[in-house]
Amino acid sequence: MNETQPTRPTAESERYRNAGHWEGVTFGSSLRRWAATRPGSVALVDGDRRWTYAELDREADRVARGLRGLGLGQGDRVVVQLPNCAEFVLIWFGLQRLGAVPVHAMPGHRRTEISHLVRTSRATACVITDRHARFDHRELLREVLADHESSGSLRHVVVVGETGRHEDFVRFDELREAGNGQEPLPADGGADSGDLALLLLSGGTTGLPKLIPRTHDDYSYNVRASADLCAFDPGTIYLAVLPIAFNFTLSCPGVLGTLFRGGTVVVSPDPSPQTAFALIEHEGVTVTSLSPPLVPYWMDEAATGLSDISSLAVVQVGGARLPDDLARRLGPALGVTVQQVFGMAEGLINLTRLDDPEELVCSTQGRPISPDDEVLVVDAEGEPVPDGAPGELLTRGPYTLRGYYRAEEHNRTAFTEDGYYRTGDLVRHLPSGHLVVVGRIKDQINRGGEKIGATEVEEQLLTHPSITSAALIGVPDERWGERSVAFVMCAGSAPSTRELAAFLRERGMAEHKAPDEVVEVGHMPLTAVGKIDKTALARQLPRA
Ligand code: OOB
Repeated sequence: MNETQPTRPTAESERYRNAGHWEGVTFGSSLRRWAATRPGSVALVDGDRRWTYAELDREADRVARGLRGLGLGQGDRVVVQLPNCAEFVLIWFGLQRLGAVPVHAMPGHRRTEISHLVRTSRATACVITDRHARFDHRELLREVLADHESSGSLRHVVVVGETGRHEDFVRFDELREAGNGQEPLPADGGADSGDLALLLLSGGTTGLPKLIPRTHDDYSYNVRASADLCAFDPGTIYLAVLPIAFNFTLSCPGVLGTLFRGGTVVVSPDPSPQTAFALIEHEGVTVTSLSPPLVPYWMDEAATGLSDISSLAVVQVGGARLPDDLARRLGPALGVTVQQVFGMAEGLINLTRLDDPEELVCSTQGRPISPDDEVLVVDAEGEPVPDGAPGELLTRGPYTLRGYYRAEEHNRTAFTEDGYYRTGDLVRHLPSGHLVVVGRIKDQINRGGEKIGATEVEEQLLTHPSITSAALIGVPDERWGERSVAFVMCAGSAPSTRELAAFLRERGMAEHKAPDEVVEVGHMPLTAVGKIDKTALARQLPRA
């Protein structure tokens, strides 16, 4: 095991290579190849800006040269926090061209999360936008820089847009200009296909969220295997509605799957059906991906009949459990084939197949994309349960991690001895191989696809001057699938939900993690081993 990444047994890697899963290709060299084979096809659309594959390749060179001019190089980690915009793709490939490693932050992340990402990845640079959703990311980075002043490792902030009063930040446009040049760059800065290609953030269960190392080999396979199952081809026009930094949108098959197959990626700046439907009509979009809470809004908009969305053939839904009933209504409402996606940044992706019978599409979360994905469903003792019975999903395979990045202690419990990742998801395994997600044993709340690690929030709650004990639980919610309720014991008066949200915002926590509701309790029920009994707390709430 090396410092950054526990390694797989050599025999296993060998097997994945021999099976043709790992092709020995980096993302930087893939882009070079696409530009050579289909230079004039449109790769990327954002508003009225368009890039062909050849242009995308040249942009990657330019961005890479600009970043190199700042002193960045192969293996450097760079935190990327951008809303949906073409620059995300240009910068992502610019980093790949340099052999540098993008670290994916979500647009809603704040000081706590960004600082944590910078610290854990030892990032040397951050790429941000100037303002988004009425929030100034430059001010956020000022604070993050202050957090890392003593270590001195975070040296550059690149801003898509204006740098404003921050003269030490670099404008992305300037960096591109500085990267103008004729001399050809190596395709991937000399990176090896077994090297780290990107770092994704886990949903988090205990403590702060962990980083997930993905290599060129494993992530490319993830993309190609999903693109094959979804029949992506040069005619595919994919609309990126959810954040591009989200693994689902980027690689299942998403943005990268579209590019691997010669299609066109259209960027939606926001997930509203109004924005998206206009783009679908204008660009002839054929496929997109949604989280469950968006589904009713998209169905309502379709019912108005105001836009022609007849080009749309497939809608993927994933990230959280899609209620069966909604799955049944979605296809007819939008005139599309529905595909359920049950995936995780750690690796394993399950898809319903495009030709699966309707019953499986509407009532299961799909089956693994690779014949070499190994899944086990086990009871509390780790023993396999009979087929069809609920149990925890364990998995191992050609694109599933063997350990979190620099998290040795956590890795000891997050994996079994023989390398299976404990997903914390409760599933039922059907004879067809399809999985039904029936619950969760990990201490996490899934708020419409946004994952909230309970202990991370509880630790923040305990910093409030009047809170003496805190427990965060998820409860069923019509809109989000689940919402978060904080049970708190207080010395003095309990903060209201709104006061607590303001307090947590002040502490630099992403807003979606703030409890949707606060309930004050006189004492915390405890389990036999003295832990807070969350099941007992849940019973105290009126039933929905
Ligand atoms: C996706 O990735 P993450 O890393 O944000 O979250 C993974 C977790 C899973 O372990 C599961 O608890 C939950 O999200 N989940 C679902 C689900 N899809 C994900 N639970 C029920 N039904 C589903 N369809 O969320 C993600 C990554 C790639 C593709 C799609 C989703």
